[in-house]
Amino acid sequence: MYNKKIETLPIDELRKLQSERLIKQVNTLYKKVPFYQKAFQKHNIEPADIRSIEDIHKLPFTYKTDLRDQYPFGFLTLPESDLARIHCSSGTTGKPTVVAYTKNDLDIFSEVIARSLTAAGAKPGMKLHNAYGYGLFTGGIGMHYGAEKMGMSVIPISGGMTDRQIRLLVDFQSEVICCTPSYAQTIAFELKKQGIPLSKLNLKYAVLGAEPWTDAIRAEIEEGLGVKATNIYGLSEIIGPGVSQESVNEQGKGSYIWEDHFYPEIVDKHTGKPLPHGEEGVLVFTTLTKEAMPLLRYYTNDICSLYYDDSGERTHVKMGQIKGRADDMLIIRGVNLFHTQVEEVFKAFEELSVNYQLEVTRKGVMDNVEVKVETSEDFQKATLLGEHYTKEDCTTNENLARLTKQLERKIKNNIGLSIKVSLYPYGAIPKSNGGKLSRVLDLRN
Ligand code: ADP
Ligand code: K
Repeated sequence: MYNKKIETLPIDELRKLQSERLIKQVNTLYKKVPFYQKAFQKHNIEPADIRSIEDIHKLPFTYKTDLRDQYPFGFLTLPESDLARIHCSSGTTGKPTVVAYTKNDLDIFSEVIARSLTAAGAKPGMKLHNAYGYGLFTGGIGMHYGAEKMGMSVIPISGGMTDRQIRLLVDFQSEVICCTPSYAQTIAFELKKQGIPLSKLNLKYAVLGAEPWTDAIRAEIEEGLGVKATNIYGLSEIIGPGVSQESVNEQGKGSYIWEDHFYPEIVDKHTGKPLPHGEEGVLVFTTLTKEAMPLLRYYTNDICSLYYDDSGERTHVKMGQIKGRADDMLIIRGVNLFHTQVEEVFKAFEELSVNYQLEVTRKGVMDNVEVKVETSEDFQKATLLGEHYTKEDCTTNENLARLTKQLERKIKNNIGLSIKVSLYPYGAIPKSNGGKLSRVLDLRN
């Protein structure tokens, strides 16, 4: 264990620590963040009403839309000049969700990653092949500094260019890899295709997250890469990856939530009422130690259950696999996507109508997104396309071909994902759903 004292702290001591931290957090937020001051007043509560962690359910939820409304820095408890780093996650529309850290927050981020990597089997002196995306997302850089803190050396390769990934895995003999489960499948698939035997690699552990996966995928990756694979879970709003981690000695038995920093609850999707351990509902987190941007009862929309595992090596609560989402967020190759982000891009184009539909499929291990969008009647008239045009016209007609390219480029630039655009004449996208156009067709499962 990286921090045995904390990771095995008896529950009553954990509760005491959580209570102290929550009370302090609530008082700071009431004083420093107008959003929370108003929310407390609206719910008729005062900081003094929170006397222990048991009172947490009295507090209001915080939603992703609240972060959007306070964009970019409305949730800060301190001046921007006190920040040490700023990351982003996908917002529900054109604006990203901003998350900010002080130096101390970054230390905590590294601490929980160090605990997580250690629980996954990694040891000081090992090499971490870090194929999480570097950049604005929390995954790459977050794992990086946590691994350095625990004494690993890091290969900051980031995602993509699979041939190069394989070459460096062979040449550097890294023991640990971290990436999304689907990218681990891609690497395993390539190894097999190129006929590279596992004896050429030195991988022992894979730390996988950022998207849902199953035990069947685990089995495939363990065989294909010769590793023991464990789950890492997290979200930018709470800190990034490392909110919870599965132990390599307790595979399939849930992921430990580092609850001295992140206090979890499960609530009913319809009523918002807290649910007992073992029951499935929406996961909600309160950050207990964050300085720059602490959040109270952040509604993740992730569906899962919580439980204590008396046979586990650690005392912290565990979460089961994520069973789905309570909202319509899609996760494409580890990247969050809301259909409203695509809608936001379309809004700027007079050539388009308001009708569009995202279709998600999986070919092999790769997620693919195609968006169908109807052109406007005015555009069809102005370009003499008339009421109908065919799929072939989309490549042969200059106006349609140019528009398609423009849209694909704009989506890539604004959202960061490659999405294929298909144009349809006004009214031509097939409707299901009693004549209503579903915005998203997820055909992956
Ligand atoms: P990250 O880069 O760590 O995935 P984001 O904030 O971009 O952080 O995305 C967070 C969301 O990704 C979570 O709310 C959840 O829906 C999904 N996610 C992250 N890790 C996992 C995991 N291990 N299993 C299932 N879903 C996950
Ligand atoms: K994600």
